[in-house]
Amino acid sequence: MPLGKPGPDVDCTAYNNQGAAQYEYDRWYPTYGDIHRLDHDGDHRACEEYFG
Ligand SMILES: [Ca+2]
Repeated sequence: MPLGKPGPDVDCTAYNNQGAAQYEYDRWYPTYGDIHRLDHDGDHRACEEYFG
């Protein structure tokens, strides 16, 4: 599945590390918000719970 486009929902499990998830989050957040729901607690850090 290609990452990086709004559309199909992507979970934290799709990313290799927190930085990759953060990159996607930061890329889309200004326009679309947290489209993949990577930041459940709203602190603007994507998947930090998942990657510990
Ligand atoms: Ca978070």
